[in-house]
Amino acid sequence: MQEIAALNRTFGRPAAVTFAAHPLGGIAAHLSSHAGRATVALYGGQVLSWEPARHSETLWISPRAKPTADTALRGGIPVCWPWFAVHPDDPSKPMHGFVRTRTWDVVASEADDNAVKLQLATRTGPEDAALWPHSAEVALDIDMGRELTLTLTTRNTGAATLPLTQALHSYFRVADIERVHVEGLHGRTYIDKVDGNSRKIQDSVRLDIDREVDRIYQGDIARIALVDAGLGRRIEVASNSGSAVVWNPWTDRSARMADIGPGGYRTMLCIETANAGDDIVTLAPGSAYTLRASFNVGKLF
Ligand code: TA6
Repeated sequence: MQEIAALNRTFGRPAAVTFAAHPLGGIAAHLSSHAGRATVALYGGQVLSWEPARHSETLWISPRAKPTADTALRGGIPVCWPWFAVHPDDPSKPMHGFVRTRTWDVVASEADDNAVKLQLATRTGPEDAALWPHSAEVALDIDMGRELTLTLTTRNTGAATLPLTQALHSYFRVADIERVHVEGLHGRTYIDKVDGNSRKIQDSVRLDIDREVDRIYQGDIARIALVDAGLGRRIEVASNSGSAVVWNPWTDRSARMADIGPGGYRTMLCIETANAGDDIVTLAPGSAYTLRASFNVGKLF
């Protein structure tokens, strides 16, 4: 486990990158530049906060978030890897894979006038064989300029081809879920997880969130916008992925979850950059795949 002092000596950058104990446990990297501020927990390799200059916090984190050995922090941008949601063959395996509950290593940092960059990494080893019979190295690059860009690169270091599903499971903070809509999905096919995984077509330009929503949209969805009338802002998610997930647990489901908190669903919406559903990446030995998501915030008026 890397220590705070050593992290600051090796990867600290004056006024741009510092490492400190985080109130939720573990160590966090604090990134700062004239473009904004971000906090990244090494536990889970999870961005917890991003405040671009001239905007308020963009990410939602539950007041009940707390890390335990097998629970991810509820909020920010958890990394779901190497499978998304329930394991396809064995539901007893951890939901969303196993790297959101481990501490990642810091391997690089960089800062200039325009951007601050941090690279985290983890790898699978023999100790993970019972969960996942493959070997891979994973790098998460966090690049905070005017936009926040996350790239998640998986390299297959094993001898067999591996299947990969994954997500950058971003939780966005909204003023009031009933004054929010999503654009960019019109005409897309989706798997409706709250209706027996039935396949449907998004037949409206706007997706309003007025009930539990848990959908995997299929196809190259280059840009999705979260329009938040309450906060007067539009968050655009640009990606190279072959699927995207929209999730809000609404009343009943969030009441059954320990860490959303009363009314928590009203102030969050997940728009996730994913390879999920039919979109399964196949990685030959030695090859690599990069999933990329960029977030951009603008004022509505
Ligand atoms: O991405 C949506 C989803 O897969 C939902 O089905 C919901 O369960 C959510 O992720 C959160 O999963 P978690 O394991 O963090 O409780």
